[in-house]
This record gives sequence, structure tokens and C-alpha cells, in this order.
Amino acid sequence: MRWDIFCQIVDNYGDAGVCWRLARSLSSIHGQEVRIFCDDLPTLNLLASGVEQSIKQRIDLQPWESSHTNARHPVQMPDVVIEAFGCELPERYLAGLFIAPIKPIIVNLEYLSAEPWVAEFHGKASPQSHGIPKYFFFPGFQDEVGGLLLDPIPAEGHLVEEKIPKDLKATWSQLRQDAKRISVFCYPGAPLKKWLANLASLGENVDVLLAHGHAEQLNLYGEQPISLPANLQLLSIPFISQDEYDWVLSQCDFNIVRGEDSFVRAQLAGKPFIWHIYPQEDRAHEVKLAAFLDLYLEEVSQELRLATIAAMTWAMPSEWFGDLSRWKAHAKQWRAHLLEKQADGGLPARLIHFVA
Ligand code: TRH
Repeated sequence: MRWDIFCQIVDNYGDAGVCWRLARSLSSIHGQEVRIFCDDLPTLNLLASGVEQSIKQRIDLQPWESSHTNARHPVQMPDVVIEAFGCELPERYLAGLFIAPIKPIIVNLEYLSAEPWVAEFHGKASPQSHGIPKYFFFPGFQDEVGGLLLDPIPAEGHLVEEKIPKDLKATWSQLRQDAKRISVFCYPGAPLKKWLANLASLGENVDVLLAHGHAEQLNLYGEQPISLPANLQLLSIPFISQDEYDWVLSQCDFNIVRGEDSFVRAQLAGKPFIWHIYPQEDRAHEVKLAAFLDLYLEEVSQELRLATIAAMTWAMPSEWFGDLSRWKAHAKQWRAHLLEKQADGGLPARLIHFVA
């Protein structure tokens, strides 16, 4: 089938990250023909830069405006149109769909949530005045919802020297053999200075990899620069491609992630993590986090449950760091559990099945 994916980058990288991951799976695993129309191609290209050319070349990356000309090329009509995260289709593109002899279906790809209500809403049609059906597709963890984006599934295992991405070679040469490794990708509101100071006070050697822009964003080296003991080493990494970022997660002992794509990747990396969920004004994010933790911690001991909830809600590391090895074992099991639950191919496969 032919797929048109519409991606508007409101802020951050999540919209592009999810659209790109979906597009590559549809194309490289399921042999679908995919076009992405995006209002910020440089960001999309940056994320996509890590994949093999043969994969990238098969996906047609187009600027948002070029979808307008589609109205004059009904022959290129897609079978499926994806509105990622409720972005509005351009009017002229929509007008082109009206004159198509066979109408495509429109799918609104929603945000990922572990909340139980998602199951009731997943796959429902919403009546449109223009008459082309539009369906709501909810990614998620439960069997009856839209699944997760798994591709590429990270390999478990140790560092393979040749696999260190070029952009990270300098950073990797500074890592200490006897240090734990933590990656940090969070929103500006995180109490990171306090958190790092507390972590340092535990006396362990820890190397902290700060995602691009974080040192500045968190004002770590600002007017009141953070002063940390030598056991904690802060290293800033450049903005890397999505594949390289996935690799970093798999190489760390602990990850701080955010949004929804890095959140799923941290789980697939099979390592303990803090999900710094995107804060929403009505505090809806707290309900979302709780729903995920209900699933994630369903089978763990009460002790580990409390430690994980504490960590996920930014309690200081001194309160839960002692449970890290138990958490590590659970993270590995959770990874296996996810892969088993999504053995049908996860989101792209469920989407194709749904459309068919
Ligand atoms: O960037 P995000 O905060 O995006 C978020 C989410 O999509 C959220 O749901 C949405 O509501 C909000 O934006 C507006 O976090 P996320 O989803 O983890 O996306 C980050 C993407 O960037 C992910 O695909 C990984 C990628 N990435 C790189 O490719 N290179 C990097 O160096 C880093 C740090 C991330």
C-alpha cells in the first residue's frame, strides 16, 4: 500500500522521532511505499541520518508544502493517510483526496498511553463532514490496542569497540572502566542539579552523559555552576542520530528519558530508567505515569515497587540507588515481556492489519 504520513514538529523531537520510526518499519520490514510530509525536514533528516542509505532511500521525505501539488496528481493517491498526533491535513491536499476515485482512509495516530481507557477508544471511527472515514489509532501496551514501535530491536550485550559511533568516539574515550554510566535526556523542569549532587554524595564513580543542549538548558555551567566531587564526571554529547541515540541507551546502566519515543527505547534497552514524562498543565501526565507504573511494576516486590516509584518521581538517588541491581534484573525481564507481547510486530504490523 501507499502511505502518506503528515508530521508537524510542534516542539522537541518526538513527533519526528515517531514518524520516522514508523516510516522505516512500514518500508523496510513490511515493504510498504511511504512518503512523509514534514514541516521541519532538517530535524527529520538529522534523526534519520544514522540509517543505512538503502533504508533511507526507500522513504520519500517531502516538505509539508509539496503535499499541495498532490491535488494535481490524483494518480499518486495514497491508500492510507496518517495524521501524526492530530496534525491537520493541508486543505489543498484534502481537496485532492475528494476527487480521488478510490478514497484513502485517514488514520489519526495518537499519543502513547498505558491508561486502560485507551482500549475502548482504539480503532474507533470519527464521522467527518467530508465523508472520508477517519480512525483513531492508539499505540499502547495492552494486547487490544495499537502496540509499540520496536524497530530496530536493540541487541543485548557488551560494547563492541568498532560500533562506537564516530560522533561519540571522543566522549567514549573519557569514560572510566570502573564507573556506572547514566544518560540524561529530560525536560528543563527536572531537579537535575540537586539530583546529581545527591548522586555524587553516594561515593560511587558515575559518568553522566548529557544529551545535546542539556548542560546549557539546565544552566549547569551558569552563574552558579554546579560543583561536583571527582567521582561524578559530566560529559556532554552532541545531537546524534536516532540509531546512535538508541545505541547510547543500550550502553548505559541507567537512562533518564522523556517524551514517548525515548521512553519506549529505554524499555527496549532493558535498563532501569526514569521517564521524565512531558508535563501537562492539567497534570494529566501524572495519571499517565501512574498507569504505566501499574503495568511495569505489576510483578515486582513491594520493595522494588517503592524504590522505582520514588526514582520515577524524582526522589533523590540516595533513596533508591541501592535497589539498582534488582531493578536491572526487572528491566531485563520487562524487555523480554514487551518483546513477547509485541511478537506480532507491534505498532506497524497492527496498523497494517487494521487498515486491511
Ligand atoms: O523530544 P521529545 O521530548 O518529544 C516529545 C514527545 O513526543 C511528547 O509525546 C510530545 O508531546 C512532546 O514532544 C511535544 O521526546 P521523545 O518522544 O523521546 O523524542 C525524542 C526523539 O529524539 C527520539 O526519537 C530520540 C531522538 N534523539 C536523537 O535522535 N538524538 C539525540 O541526540 C537525542 C537526545 C534524541
